[in-house]
Amino acid sequence: MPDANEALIVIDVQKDFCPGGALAVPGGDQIVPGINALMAGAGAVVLTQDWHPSGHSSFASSHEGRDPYEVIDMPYGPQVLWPDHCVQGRKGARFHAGLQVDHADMIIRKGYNPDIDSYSAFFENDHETPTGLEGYLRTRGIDRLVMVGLATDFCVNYSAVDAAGLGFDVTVRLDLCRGIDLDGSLDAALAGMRQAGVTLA
Ligand code: VGL
Ligand code: ZN
Repeated sequence: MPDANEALIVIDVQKDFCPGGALAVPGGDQIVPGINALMAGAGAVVLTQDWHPSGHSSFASSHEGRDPYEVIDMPYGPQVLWPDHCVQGRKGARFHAGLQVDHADMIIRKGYNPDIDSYSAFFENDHETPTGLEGYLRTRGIDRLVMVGLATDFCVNYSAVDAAGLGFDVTVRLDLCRGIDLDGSLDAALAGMRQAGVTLA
């Protein structure tokens, strides 16, 4: 029996984060069949979609003389600069073609604010501006979350840590996540999630 108090949160399983995409995560497409199987039996399913306007401030191409993967200081803190990815309405922003999106109750988009990135499904990178997902889950009576998707060390990590901080019981299924691993970011993310009380499974 699906559990009505538990939601499966599927983070950013989009073409640009899969092999061949603009910001490909190694093995990003391998997790799709397992996620489909989990969605089929879940009580509630939320998909997140990275959804940037062209010229977004997280793109290296928006900063004269900067290259992808450099880190710059933004008013809200350090920001990794990325290749252009998940641009609103473009092919790369679509979900992976094999993802069974019909299972989703809710699709939440993030990163649409031109001046702030949003790794987390709950808050933009200022750690302040809410996306509305917390209210959606709480009004449905959901207090336990299982998270899967891309990338382990960025959007999954930020979403899991924020959710734990908001008081949700959070499990990250590492077998159904894949990471980018920039300069040890994967180990740092795993330690940070454990520290925040997230269960890593
Ligand atoms: C992500 C970098 C930039 C992610 C999104 O989904 O982890 N990473 N935008
Ligand atoms: Zn992004």
